Amino acid sequence: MYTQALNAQALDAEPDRADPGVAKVEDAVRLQRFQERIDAEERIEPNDWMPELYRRTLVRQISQHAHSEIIGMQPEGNWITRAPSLRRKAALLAKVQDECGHGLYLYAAAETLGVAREELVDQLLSGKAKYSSIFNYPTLTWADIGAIGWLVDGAAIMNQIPLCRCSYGPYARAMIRVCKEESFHQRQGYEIMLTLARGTDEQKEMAQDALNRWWWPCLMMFGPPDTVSQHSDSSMRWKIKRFSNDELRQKFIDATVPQAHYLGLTVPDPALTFDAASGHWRHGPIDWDEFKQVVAGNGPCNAERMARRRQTEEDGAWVREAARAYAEKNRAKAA
Ligand code: FAQ
Repeated sequence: MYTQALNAQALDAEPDRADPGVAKVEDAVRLQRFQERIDAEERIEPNDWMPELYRRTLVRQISQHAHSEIIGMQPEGNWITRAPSLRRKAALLAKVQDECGHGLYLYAAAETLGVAREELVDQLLSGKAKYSSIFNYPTLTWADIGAIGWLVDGAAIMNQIPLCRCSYGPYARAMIRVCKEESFHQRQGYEIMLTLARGTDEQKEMAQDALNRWWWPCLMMFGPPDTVSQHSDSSMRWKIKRFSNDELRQKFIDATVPQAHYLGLTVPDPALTFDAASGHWRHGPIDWDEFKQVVAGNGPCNAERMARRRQTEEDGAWVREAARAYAEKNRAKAA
């Protein structure tokens, strides 16, 4: 979608680097100009000069984000055939399809940084690239579909609204549409929870159980605490990230706790207290060992998610082959 505008020559163009002293001064000047553009809230576009580390940071974050959207289709896809009504099935189908679309916009945005989609997919399939920890948890009951919409999409929106102002144009623009769709997902998830919470005792128990299982993993979605976050400082200096991991986590908690109370559900954190002086809900300790285990590939569903993804890639090989053959045939005809 964006790659037509990419001028690969401009990306490669480098000054004469025969003299390392000159090259160093030129780099320092370019870096300073680049930072001035960032500070002035100018958008960086694909053909603009950018520091290599800025480019790599974006490729890493955008591709991880894309992989998350694609792997994120699995936990909910698991419930399409078992949705309790036609209305619920239609909404869930559309939601899962939206997540796929988000993955595609994001791969396209990453491609504007001079990296091929095939390469990014290979990194995912080889286990080199990460995807969000949250998608390694199972969806055991229908209430999990409500909890994912309410909490996982809710957390995604909290993180992604500031990304609409990310300094890199193609990522920021992709986020605008993604956020609109995620807002709809969040509402449909909350409506499922509301229906269950107002239903029979058994349904209310299902809703509470889903909240119990998804709450802590959702807080982990925002990434490690600021004190150990490796990339936050540079990403905030470059206005890729506008808020730190802990700031976004706090915003999410403050927005979500009252929603849980409205549902008549209990947030599974005995230490949760409202600090009237600051106006924030203070949470208990997060189990960062669990987070590390899940990110390292040892979560409850990591192996299943990757096996499914690899199988899907294999199953789709004939489609890619056919598309290539068709393009080749058209090229030959035109020649
Ligand atoms: N899971 O230095 P930081 C969605 C890694 S989309 C796994 O703080 P950063 C929609 C991090 O990559 C959900 N790994 O990193 C949906 C880094 O490792 P690396 C995805 C994580 O980048 C809903 C290391 O830890 N959203 O839900 C996680 O500055 C429903 C150190 O961390 C995005 O990707 C994690 N949770 O901040 C779909 C949003 N957290 O790369 C379907 C864009 C951290 O050096 C159904 N991404 N790590 O090997 C971001 O905003 C950032 O990348 C953060 C992490 C905030 C996730």
